[in-house]
Amino acid sequence: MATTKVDPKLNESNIAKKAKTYQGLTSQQLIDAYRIMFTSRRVDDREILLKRQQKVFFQISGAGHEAMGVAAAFALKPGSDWFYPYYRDRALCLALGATPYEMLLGAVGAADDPSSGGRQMPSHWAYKRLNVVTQSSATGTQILQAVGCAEAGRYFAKHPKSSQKTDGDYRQFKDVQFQGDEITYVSLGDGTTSEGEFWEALNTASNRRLPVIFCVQDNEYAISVPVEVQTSGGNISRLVSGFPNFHFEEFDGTDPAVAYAALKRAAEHCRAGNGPAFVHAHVIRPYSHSLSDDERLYRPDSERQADAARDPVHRLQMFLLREGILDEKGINKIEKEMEEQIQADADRALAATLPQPETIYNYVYSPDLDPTSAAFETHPAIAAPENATDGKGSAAPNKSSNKTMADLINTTLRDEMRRDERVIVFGEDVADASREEYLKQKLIKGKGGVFKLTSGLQLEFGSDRVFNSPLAEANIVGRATGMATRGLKPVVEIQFFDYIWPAMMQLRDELPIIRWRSNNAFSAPLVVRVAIGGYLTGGAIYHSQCGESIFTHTPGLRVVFPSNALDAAGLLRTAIRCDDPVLFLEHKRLYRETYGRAPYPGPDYMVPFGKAKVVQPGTDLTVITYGAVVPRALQAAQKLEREHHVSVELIDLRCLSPFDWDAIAASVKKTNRALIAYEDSLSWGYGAEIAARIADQLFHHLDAPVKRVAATDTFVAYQPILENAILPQVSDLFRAMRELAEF
Ligand SMILES: Cc1ncc(C[n+]2csc(CCOP(=O)(O)OP(=O)(O)O)c2C)c(N)n1
Ligand SMILES: [Mg+2]
Repeated sequence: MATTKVDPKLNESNIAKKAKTYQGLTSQQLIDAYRIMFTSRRVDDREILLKRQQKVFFQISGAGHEAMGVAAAFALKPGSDWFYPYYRDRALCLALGATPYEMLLGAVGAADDPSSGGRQMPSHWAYKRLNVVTQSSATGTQILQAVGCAEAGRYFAKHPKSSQKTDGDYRQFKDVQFQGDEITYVSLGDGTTSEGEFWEALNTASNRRLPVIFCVQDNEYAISVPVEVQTSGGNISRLVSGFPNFHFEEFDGTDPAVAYAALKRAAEHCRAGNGPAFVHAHVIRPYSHSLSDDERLYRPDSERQADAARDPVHRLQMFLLREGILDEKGINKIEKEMEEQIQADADRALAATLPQPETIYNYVYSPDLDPTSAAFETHPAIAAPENATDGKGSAAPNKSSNKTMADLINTTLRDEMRRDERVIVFGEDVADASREEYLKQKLIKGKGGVFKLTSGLQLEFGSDRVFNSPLAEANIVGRATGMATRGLKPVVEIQFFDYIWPAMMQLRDELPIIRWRSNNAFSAPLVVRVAIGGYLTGGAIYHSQCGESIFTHTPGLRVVFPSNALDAAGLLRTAIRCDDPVLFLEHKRLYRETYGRAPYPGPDYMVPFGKAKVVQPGTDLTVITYGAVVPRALQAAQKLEREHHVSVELIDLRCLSPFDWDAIAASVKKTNRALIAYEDSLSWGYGAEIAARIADQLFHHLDAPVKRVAATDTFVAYQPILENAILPQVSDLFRAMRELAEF
């Protein structure tokens, strides 16, 4: 494979042999820098040509940013530090060891493109061997992940045993590498500093003194929007200067020696454990935003010419000549070699094998560990009771079933944290007390979650493993994603489903797609626990929402929604041990309900994903439901049996993605009638998909239309009269079942 890395044989005769260094860079390093920067520019040019020839489909260049790339690679430790670059970082990736051929494979979308196997646009770098982590097109999402990456490195350094491979769960498939003094580099453009996640990341890196270099490559434009519109006062360095523990640098990023010296100082600060660094480089963008943009529409020639005068490739060439480091012959030799190399690489890349259509489903989920398999099916250590009834048609507690769902979730977290030192818990209010000394002095009991689900975990496992996050949901999920990419198993909490939306970019565009978009090079298996649902009497709009179908509509995410304590324990354990990201939905109303309590099932009890439970067998109609509607549907079904002798088969899905189609089909084939009942608002909800599948695949088995019972198409109101009218009640379920039976 061709490489742009240091060539020791290079032109010794052309090098003016001086011991002199330039801001710490030797003559040889400057020659290497020129080779890489020139190559970077020429790969861009080649891609642009190929795009015009319609042989590649998208182009975005690193032009103008090349000096920053080589400076960062030279100042940091390739292969041991971690890199979250952005699309302008072509020169960085080349300097770290990626090849032009690999980049051109990305441009054509070849099967062997190491970044994504043809799934992502070119310039979305991912090189596992170089610790260059997969990135998306969403500007700014990489920043919180980089913070999580740095946190993981620190955690493994403090808990080295946790990095060991262990068979039998996700750890078997996750190599952990870390260095005690490692740095995480993350880069972004000036426009991207306007994203909230940027500020969330700075805040946490500052507060935790994390070894992260934030590198803002300021080319003064975000597509057509100039920097003074993005950034109050037009200079991001001024705005961030108050963050504690940071080392700050602001400089001309078109000069590799200046950039190198600044990045070296930044790296020293980070490696010494003093905290993060903020590196603000003024660069240029000579080639428009991308090939889909024409900057002449919004930038006059005068401005573009002023930029061109600072072109880093040209500037370095002039510098090498002026300093006598290379003569014209030396320059020409490098350029000719690289031109020929890129030509040959382009020819090879154009002939490379393309990905086959049948591979599209590869790596949506882990290919190594299947959480729907029998490996995740274990029996409770103590026999679980059947759902008992009080003989009057309502679900009643079994006297021996004394653990609530809240109890068993807490116990499962405790068990798994004892078993697996990679499990860490964070979120809003999840710690017993952030001011640890109060706990140590036994002045307080500790909180452990607004619903007390994480109570006592910090006391047992310490503040390294259980801690409060800032009040920022993207911060929670973004950091957790970075940690999981490195091999930790964060089990994070979103306090209320109603407040999950700030994390939506991370939950939709990042976490579930990391494996697929990197063609299995990276993955981020973690658990997001979320308190969800209504029936709270006073929960109102912002403490009662459902919305699970938004997430079941996201490939790559497992979505679980237990209705009772035993399932919650078994499914949570599967969620923690499996190799996929899991959204674990916990119904607040069920946390301490008498329905569905169970004895502790032991530290290894697991329920596989995608396996429904027949809560009650029946012959006349099938009710498919989950969550807090399960006990309500059971009550309605029992009343229907008593009063009308209708036998209802009640199915609790337990897991919404994947869901148990076989159980639904078997039941509907038997009863020929189907009702889907769910707590979310009716339209576009989870039931729509199930109803469509039944209509599509079981049409000939149906004796009646497929029915749905759900909430009204409103949000949930505060006043209980309104809440009752909005959420599906036992009476609504009873009526719908009776009508369906009578159809
Ligand atoms: C979250 C998000 N919003 C919008 C876009 C579309 N977009 C792609 S690049 C870009 C401008 C980025 O500007 P800047 O951060 O300054 O980086 P530059 O391209 O100038 O290097 C925009 C708006 C996106 N990719 N992601
Ligand atoms: Mg910009």
